[in-house]
Amino acid sequence: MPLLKILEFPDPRLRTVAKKVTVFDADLKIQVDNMFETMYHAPGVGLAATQVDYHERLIVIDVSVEKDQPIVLINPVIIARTGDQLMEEGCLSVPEIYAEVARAAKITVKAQNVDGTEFELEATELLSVCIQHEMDHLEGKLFVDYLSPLKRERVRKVLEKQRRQRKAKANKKLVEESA
Ligand code: K1U
Ligand code: ZN
Repeated sequence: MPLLKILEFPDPRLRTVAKKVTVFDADLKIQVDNMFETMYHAPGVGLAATQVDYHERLIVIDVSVEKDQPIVLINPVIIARTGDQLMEEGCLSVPEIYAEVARAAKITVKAQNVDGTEFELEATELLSVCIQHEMDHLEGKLFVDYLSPLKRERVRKVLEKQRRQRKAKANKKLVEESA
């Protein structure tokens, strides 16, 4: 199965608002499988379709240590939220940047599975944070949007530098291989 390319901030495609999934077919199952493979490989604990340039309301998550508790949320809606929690977040679309974000502590989410069957899920701690983070992606929102404009500008510069360094390293490798 192919690994999907993860878009990186400030790619404008990350700002797309995803559309509702209406067709639950074999292609959707393939997309889900490819997203799980991409998330486990990264490695990450969640991945929203938006991050792989697929603009439908689809999320995959696995916050378990053994990586054996995959969760698929299609057309997720938060139907209840209580309390507050502050947790450090990361994002595969904003590599190597971590920041604390305030989120609801406990949520109940209603969603569909790959067959279109509706279910409800209660979540706390990392699972709750991860669901809220991934649902933000479906709205074109990133965790860095919660930072001050100054901090966000700093993040953009750090990522720009990371990109330049990656490019220089790849060019050096090419030169060495062709020598
Ligand atoms: O949306 C994403 O890019 C995935 C993101 C999910 C997330 C993590 C932590 C708080 C909120 C949302 C990640 O998976 S970042 C990578 C990460 O946190 C991680 C990677 C390997 C093991 C454990 C955590
Ligand atoms: Zn993210």
